[in-house]
Amino acid sequence: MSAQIFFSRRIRKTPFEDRVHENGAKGFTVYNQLPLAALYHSLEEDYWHLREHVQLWDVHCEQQVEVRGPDALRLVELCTPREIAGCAVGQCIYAPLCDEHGGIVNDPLILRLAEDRFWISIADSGVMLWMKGLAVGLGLDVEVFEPFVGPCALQGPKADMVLQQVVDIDVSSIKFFRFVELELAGTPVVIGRSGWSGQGGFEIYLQDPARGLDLWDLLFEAGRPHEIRAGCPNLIERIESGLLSYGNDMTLENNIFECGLDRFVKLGKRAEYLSRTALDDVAVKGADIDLVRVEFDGDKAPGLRSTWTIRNADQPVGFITSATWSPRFETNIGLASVSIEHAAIGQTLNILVGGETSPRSAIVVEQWPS
Ligand code: THG
Repeated sequence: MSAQIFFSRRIRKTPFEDRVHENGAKGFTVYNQLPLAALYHSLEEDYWHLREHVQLWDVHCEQQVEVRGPDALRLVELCTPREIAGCAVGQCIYAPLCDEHGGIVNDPLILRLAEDRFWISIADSGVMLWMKGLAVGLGLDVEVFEPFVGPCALQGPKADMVLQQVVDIDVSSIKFFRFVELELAGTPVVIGRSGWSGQGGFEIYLQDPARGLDLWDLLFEAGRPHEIRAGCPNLIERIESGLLSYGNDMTLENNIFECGLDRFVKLGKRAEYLSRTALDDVAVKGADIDLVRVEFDGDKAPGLRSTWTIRNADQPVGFITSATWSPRFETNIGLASVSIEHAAIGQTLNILVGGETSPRSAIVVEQWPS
């Protein structure tokens, strides 16, 4: 499948987008009604370059929902089973949002800009209306809106060297999941050490859309000696790094315990939150399904447009949610949602890859081979 995406005004434009096209992005997906490049050269070439050098990504589609006012903390706490009170100003935290059934509404990073001001840096689902609805329904004293803010990301092992060229502060002072506010390309930005790759780097949140190309050019020029390229989140790299994709690996249908995100639930959290009763219940009973890592045989796995059935002795026991060929491990790897009885490390399974008639054999693993 290689049809084009037709860009029109209905797909919103990002402040960096001209450079994305100029740099030859070859494939896109749509995320929060914004384009997100998926491919520049080839998945594998982009992958090796990301691991060895540094890339500049247009991830403006990671839109911000701003929550501010006297009840801001209360509203954010209501939406997640993770504890937000301990998140300091200048810190960000990965905090899945859950509805009253424990279903995952979104899995954002949350930045605490002030005691009473947050940016919810969202994955691909409608968080703003959900939180605004809650605020109105509960009569909370809080504003919920989408500011015109979106990040670009410097990712890869040379990201520190590139950023150091353009800021006065020592970039090593920006610790993991911390951010600073300063000026770049004549415009105020927030710079955090975070990003949707396992290769390290920064996200730079632009607040004035008119300065997008200036910011891009400044970073890109600083990166030239370090072989910078325009890039994008990479399917192979993110699966190897174990990063989940909302809408692919989990949806509103899944409670947070079904997705291997148990460590982000703070049982006994003090503040009130919507999913408490539902999640306390699952915590006692245990989840029926789990999201696990699988390795599987055969030719390079094709792209996945819908889930692939997983069987055990001819019985359907789950499905593949994301998969790729790993050039480093020289095997296919994937994430799979399987019934808990079939989720143990070492479990063998059969996968019916999309379009194929005979199943491939698979095994549940704890870590990828090293
Ligand atoms: N950066 C920003 N916003 C985002 C994303 C991002 N919004 C959408 C999407 N990505 C949100 N999802 C994730 C998922 C995982 C991580 C970040 C955002 C992540 N996880 C680390 C891990 O799993 O190893 C660390 C988690 C932890 O230990 O707290 O980084 O990328 N701005």
